[in-house]
Amino acid sequence: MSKILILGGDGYLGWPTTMYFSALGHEVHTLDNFSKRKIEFESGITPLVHVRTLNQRVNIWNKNQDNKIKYYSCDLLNHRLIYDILEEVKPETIIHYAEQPSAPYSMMGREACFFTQQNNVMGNLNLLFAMKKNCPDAHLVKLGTMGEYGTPNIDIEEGWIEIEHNGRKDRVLYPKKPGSFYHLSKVHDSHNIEFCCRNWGLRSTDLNQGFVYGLDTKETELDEKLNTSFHYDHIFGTVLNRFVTQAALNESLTIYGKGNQKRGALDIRDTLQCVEIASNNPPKKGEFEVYNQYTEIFSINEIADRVLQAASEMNLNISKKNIPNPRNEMEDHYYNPKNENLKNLGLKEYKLDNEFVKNLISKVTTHKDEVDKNIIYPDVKWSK
Ligand code: USQ
Repeated sequence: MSKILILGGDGYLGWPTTMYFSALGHEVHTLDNFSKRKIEFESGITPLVHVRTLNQRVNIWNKNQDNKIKYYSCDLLNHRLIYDILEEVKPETIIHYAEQPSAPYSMMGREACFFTQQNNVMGNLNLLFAMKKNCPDAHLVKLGTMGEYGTPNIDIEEGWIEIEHNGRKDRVLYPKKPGSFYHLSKVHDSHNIEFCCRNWGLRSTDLNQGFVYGLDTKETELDEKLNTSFHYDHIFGTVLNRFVTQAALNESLTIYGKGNQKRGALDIRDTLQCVEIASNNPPKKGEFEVYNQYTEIFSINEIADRVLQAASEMNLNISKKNIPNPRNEMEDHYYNPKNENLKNLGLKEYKLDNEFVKNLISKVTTHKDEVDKNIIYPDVKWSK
């Protein structure tokens, strides 16, 4: 069993990951700066179901465990604190989710853009310096995003590409064309991490993840007090979770633009599996590995059709509604990203099936009186 430090343990994915690794028997330490909660508070956003504080959830989890989770309140921008934590814990693996995760938030204006890039890029740099000093052999498992690549008119490789130019060949980082200041922040992170692997001999796996859907994992289902944050709002809600909530409310599904834009997606339970696989397969010192972390590709119309199908079987009479796209993104494009690395290492993926969608609609329906309809319609425009 190993020592694992999870950064961003209060988040949608960070909290289920924290419990998952604890259940596997690892020594788990987790930290967060609670900046997402602050943005939620300032923007009047609440998740669907009340989410207890991180210390409350850790205490509830620890009550029934011999293997206790340890948590810290820590901002990665506080370099002294992260240096100290790495010196004290000496983790073998660091799983890094501690970033502002919303593309729309990052496009709200100068301050939100600066916050996103400072929090994400500088926080990640502090971590890299702290690793160099206090745990240079640790494996950094970093959550990146498929949105780093954008939608190029060529196949998307897993992080690296062989190119031939004027008769000479080289292997270089895959060229990126991200679609928001948030996605850009992850591009900067990838470059900084690769540089530190090459220069200082650190090791890292960058997981370029698609959008995640779902509400429950094996551990959150143990006790509703252990649930994670399910967002349906236009800032933090990912598209399938939003559509399911709209269906539960009997509202039409908000398709941005034509809805032909394609994205990679995965079940929240597969996020945990992928992160575990990555943790179990550290690269050699000095190496920067990249895995594309999604299980299926859908156009937005296809996702909406899945939700419509499930909803009609539940006698919900809803429809799709194309609304002007608030984002600047291609709506008709080639999309062929590779995702062989995690499959070759044993990923057994969940597929998005009708039963799953019906189940999710039912769960959301039990909380539908708590939904705030004012935070669903998008009001952040890329062009503003
Ligand atoms: N979309 C709609 N209607 C909606 C919401 C979204 O048509 O009501 C469309 C968007 O235009 C976009 C697609 O759905 O084309 C995905 O949007 P999203 O909000 O689900 O995902 P995104 O903003 O890209 O960000 C989310 C997470 C982010 C993660 C990323 C992975 O918030 O943290 O990095 O998914 S990826 O999508 O691969 O970039």
